[in-house]
Formats: sequence, C-alpha cells, structure tokens
Amino acid sequence: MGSKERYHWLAQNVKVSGVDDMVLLSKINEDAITENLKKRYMDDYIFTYIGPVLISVNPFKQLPYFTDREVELYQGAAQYENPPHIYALADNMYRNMMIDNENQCVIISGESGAGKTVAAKFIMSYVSKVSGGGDKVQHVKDIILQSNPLLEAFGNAKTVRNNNSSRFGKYFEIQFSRGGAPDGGKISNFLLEKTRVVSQNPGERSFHIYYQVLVCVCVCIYIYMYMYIYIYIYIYIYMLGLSEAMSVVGLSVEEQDSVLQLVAGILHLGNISFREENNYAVVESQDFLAFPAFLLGVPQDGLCSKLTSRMMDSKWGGTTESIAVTLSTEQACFSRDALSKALYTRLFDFLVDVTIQKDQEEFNIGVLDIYGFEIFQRNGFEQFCINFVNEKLQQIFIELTLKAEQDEYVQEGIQWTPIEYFNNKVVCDLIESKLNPLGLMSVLDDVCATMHAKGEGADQTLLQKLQGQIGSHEHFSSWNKGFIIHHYAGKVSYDVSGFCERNRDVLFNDIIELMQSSEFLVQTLMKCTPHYIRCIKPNETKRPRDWEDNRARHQVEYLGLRENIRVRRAGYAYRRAFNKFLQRYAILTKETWPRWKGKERQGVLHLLNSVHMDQDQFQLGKTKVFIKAPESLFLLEEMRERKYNGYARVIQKAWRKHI
Ligand code: AD9
Ligand code: MG
Repeated sequence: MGSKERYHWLAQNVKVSGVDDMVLLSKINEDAITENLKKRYMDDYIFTYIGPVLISVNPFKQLPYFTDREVELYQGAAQYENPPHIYALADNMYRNMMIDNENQCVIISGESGAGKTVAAKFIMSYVSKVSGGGDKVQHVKDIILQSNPLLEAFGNAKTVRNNNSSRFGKYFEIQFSRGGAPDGGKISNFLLEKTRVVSQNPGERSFHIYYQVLVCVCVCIYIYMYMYIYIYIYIYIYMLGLSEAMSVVGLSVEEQDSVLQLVAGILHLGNISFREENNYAVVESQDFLAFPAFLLGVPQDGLCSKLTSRMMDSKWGGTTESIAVTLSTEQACFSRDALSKALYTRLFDFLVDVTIQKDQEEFNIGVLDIYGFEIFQRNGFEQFCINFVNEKLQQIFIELTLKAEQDEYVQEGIQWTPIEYFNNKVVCDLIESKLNPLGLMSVLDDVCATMHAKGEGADQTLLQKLQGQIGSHEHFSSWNKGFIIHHYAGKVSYDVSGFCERNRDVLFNDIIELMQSSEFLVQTLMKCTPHYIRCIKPNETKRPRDWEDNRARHQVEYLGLRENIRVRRAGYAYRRAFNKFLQRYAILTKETWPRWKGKERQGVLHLLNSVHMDQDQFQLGKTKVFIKAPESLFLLEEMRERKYNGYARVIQKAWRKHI
C-alpha cells in the first residue's frame, strides 16, 4: 500500500479517541490513564502506546482489524504512521532483528483472562505472514502455528477467570535464517499445573483434552446405538483439528493413537477407588482396574499392587531386601493421583518436545506467555507459584525498563532527575531469599525436609515457622488458616493446607525447574532486545463493552503505567550506540556518507547539527546518543527516506540513459 493510499485509509477509518500514546496525556495520574483507556476501548481501540510499550485491553469480541489488509498496512511502516496495533510491535521486532542483527523478545503480562495468549498468537501469525516463503519455510511456519492448538488442548483449561486459561508457562522462540525466513523453533514450558489432572476448584475443569476425549467416547457410543450419521460427521470434524495439529508437528498416526489412549488411561485411573480391609487399602472394584490397565499397557495385577503397596528397602543382618509394604486408603489415593499427574506431565513434555530446533541459530524472536496473576476465593499452593512467577516478571519489567532506563542515564552521564517507583524486589525477596532473613520458599523446604508428618500437622508447623521467621515483614501477615502476601498486584490470602504435600510432590522437579526457569527468564531475556505488551482485563463478566472502572484502575496502578509514562516522558524516547546511529543516518550528510572518518561521537554531533535538531532535543552520552521526542526521530527517518528515494531516482535515470 502506497503512503497516499495509507493516509486515505487512515482518514476513513481512524476516529480520534483519547490519545494514541499516553506519553501525550496532559495529566498523568491513574484516573486520566484509566479514562483514556476506557474512551478508546468503548470506541473499539484496544491498543494504546506508552512509547514502545503496548497496552492491550481485552475486547471480548472479534474486531475487524486483524486481516491481511492490516498486515500489509503495518508492514515496514514507522510506529507513528498508523494507529497503535500489535502488528506494529511485531513488525518492529522483525525489522529490528533484521536491521540490528539482534535477537528480540516480547514479554506479555497481565492477569488471568487479560488476553496474553491471544496476543502471543497474533505476534506469531504476523511474523509468519511477513517472513519469507518456500516449502521448507512453510513447513516450519505450519509447525509454529499448529503447536498452539495442540498445546492448548493439553495445557489449557476452564477456570472461573478464563474459559481458556493457560495452565503452563511457555517461551516460544522462532528461529530465522540470515535472510529473515523462519527455519526453526523451540518451545520451553514450565510449571504445568498438574494437580488439575486429579482435582479442580469448584466451577473449574480439567484440561480441555479430557473433554475432547470424553465427548468423542460418548458420541461414539451414541452413534453406535443410534447410527446418526451427521453426528459422526460432527465428531470427525471435531477431532480432525487436533489430529491435523498432531500430524503437522510430526506425530505419526500410531503416536497420535498412543497419545489419546494414554489420556483415556489417565482418565480411567481416576475412577479407581479404594476401601479399607484390615486397615489396608484394596481396590474397590476390579472392574475399574481392567480398562485403565489395558489402556496404559500394563498388567492388571501389576497396576493393582503398584497402587496399594510400596517397595521399601529393609536391612536384615548385613543384607538389604526389598519388601512390599501395604498402603492405607489415603496413601493409595495419593499414589493413584501421583501416578496420574506424573503420566500427564510426561505426556505434556513429550508434546512440547516436538520441536524443530536448529543446531546453530542465527537470530530469533521469543514470545513469553505465562499464566496470569490469580486471586481466587481459596488460593492454594498453585496460586502461590503462579503469582510468584508473575511477581518475577514484574521485577524483570522494572529491571529492564524503569530501573535500567534510569541507570543508563547515570552511566552515560546524562543529566537526569530520578523518578520514584515501587520496586517489587522486596516481595520477590520475601518469597525466594536464600539468605538471612530466609524467604518463604526456604522455610517451606526446611519444614518439608525435616518433618515427615503429612497433612495438617506439617502445614501448621509451616505456618508457625513463617510467623516466627518472616512475620514482621511489611508484605506478610497471617490469618488462622494461612498467610497473606501483599503482592505488587494486590493482597492475596493463601490457605496453607496442602502446601507441604504439594511442595514435596513437586520439590525435586517443578520448583527447581521454576527456579531455574526464573533464572532462565532473566538470562534469556537479558540477552535480547525486549518488547512489552501489558494486557488489561476490563471486566469480570467476559462481556464486550463492559468496563469496570475500579478493576481497570487497579491494573493501571499495579502495572505501574503512571511511572512508566513519567519515566518515558521525562526521558529520551530513543537511544542508539554512536556507530549504529551513524550507520543508519550516514546518508544525510556528505561528510558522513559513506563513512565518517573521525571520532564517532563527533560524527553524530555533526550529523545532528547539520539537520538542525534543537539542542534541547538530544544529549550525547559516553557511548550513545539520546533523543527526546519521537517526532525528532521521525523527522530524521523521513529525511533519510527522501534521500534514498532521491538517489534511487538518479540511479534509475542513469540506468535508463545507459540502456
Ligand atoms: V490466562 O493467564 O492464560 O488465564 P490470558 O492468556 O491472559 O489468560 P487469553 O488470551 O486466554 O487470556 O484471553 C481470554 C479470552 O479473552 C480469549 O479466550 C478470548 O475469548 C478473549 N480475548 C482476548 N484477547 C482478545 C482479542 N484481542 N480479541 C478478541 C480476545 N477476544
Ligand atoms: Mg493464557
């Protein structure tokens, strides 16, 4: 689309609703920010900028501006040319990667149901549409896009806050060749909420795949009984989506059958119940054993003894013997559930592992989409883990934007008046500190390691220890059934019952994984140029055009949007290392084209003076140039484009003369 056509399109389609970039707000306070977002939301503009940060409000309805037309419109366009859009951010990432040869990543945050996963999918589909072609590339793109429905079927579930809630965190990397075509991909998943396999809160459901398999089974029985051919067609089409996704990611028909068989097996494991006989557990009805044993491919009696007994080493004289110890009904239920969870987790990991990772990668774009901050009526260990991960993400945002931005001014010797903001490091430390004072996780691990008691006893000890060791922390308080943490996003009251058991269950894998993954987060993300999408959930009804002022305002507050705008406004919208800046704008003066021969800093100064940029619009640091308003940069970009077009015309003319 040419620029004339583009402006025509904009004139017709864009009505002024609030401000596009909240850096331009006349008053900067939470009310003004919320009001601006509301105005735009009511006019169906869900995207708004704070400089390069994209704010996205969940519309809870399909909007018409995600078509190929918009893909074309945003492709290669500067941020200011079009209304704010997730495609602009995606395009910016892709171009940055190609121009600066740097890896890019996008961190998508917001509470449960705010639209993170939908945003992640838009990014992936945009990148896939604008990047190269060819059969091999198309195959990679298919895998990237089809992994979404597959992982959602196995890793998403209905919760009270979101009908399609992600119950695992994922970092998706699309790898590119030097030419910019996707030629590989990698998914890292963390902390699948595996307890959902065996228990759910009221009003919630297990993973989607369970119901897909169940519907399939029920309808097959129905078909068998009534031979309704149209139902058969329906179910066929229904399962076809999943089956196609599995085929695209490379699972053979046999593997697909095994996957579904395993899901059915886990489903049937849940039907096995126990009764007490002479103080020990026996399987209530052998009928319920046969089918899961068949589906899991294990002998029925083997499964039975695994569920009702445990092998223990026993020392007799100088020798060690393994003996089977029978379990109580409570222990048998525990081992049944542990088996279901372990099987499901392995299955999920197997599906995630189906990657197309290259041995050597040139560049990549990473998308981080995790489960959002959760506050339920009863919050258990899972919510505690999920909220902790969100707390860490907020910390990364603070580290990389508010703090890093201000630190950089100091480092570069730029004159700057510091801006106050709430640093949630204090809450992260409260949870994860391994030194004095010990954090909550360490106290929990201590209790689990030293106490063999299960259930209430251990949980109560934990609570007492927490009160004793961190009771005076300003972000911690306790109540009769547990404790309250004052997270960056609000106070959450956790019920401590089940903490020790769940922590023990996951201690050696998930928590370590989680800890490593939070390191991995930080490290992987620090290595690439980060972009941010801050998602906002406008209501709890999940209905379009419904705006709950208090809820939205609360999110504006805890996401730190006010501080974000203030830092952005007082600071410099653009910064670039001298050499990169010179490279990009060299064409603007004859002294810098094709190369500046003197010191880089002098070259940048010469360039900026030659284009008559106001002195108060920029500062030169030790290694970088800082430019205040985006408009000054846009001006530079326009001049650069004009120069290039001018040269192109001269070359064309000369060429025509020549032929
Ligand atoms: V959770 O932390 O995984 O529980 P998310 O990922 O933040 O949560 P999700 O992206 O799943 O939320 O969005 C929730 C629902 O809101 C979706 O299923 C859509 O029905 C709806 N939604 C979100 N964003 C959009 C959008 N841009 N356009 C239309 C949307 N609907
Ligand atoms: Mg999600």
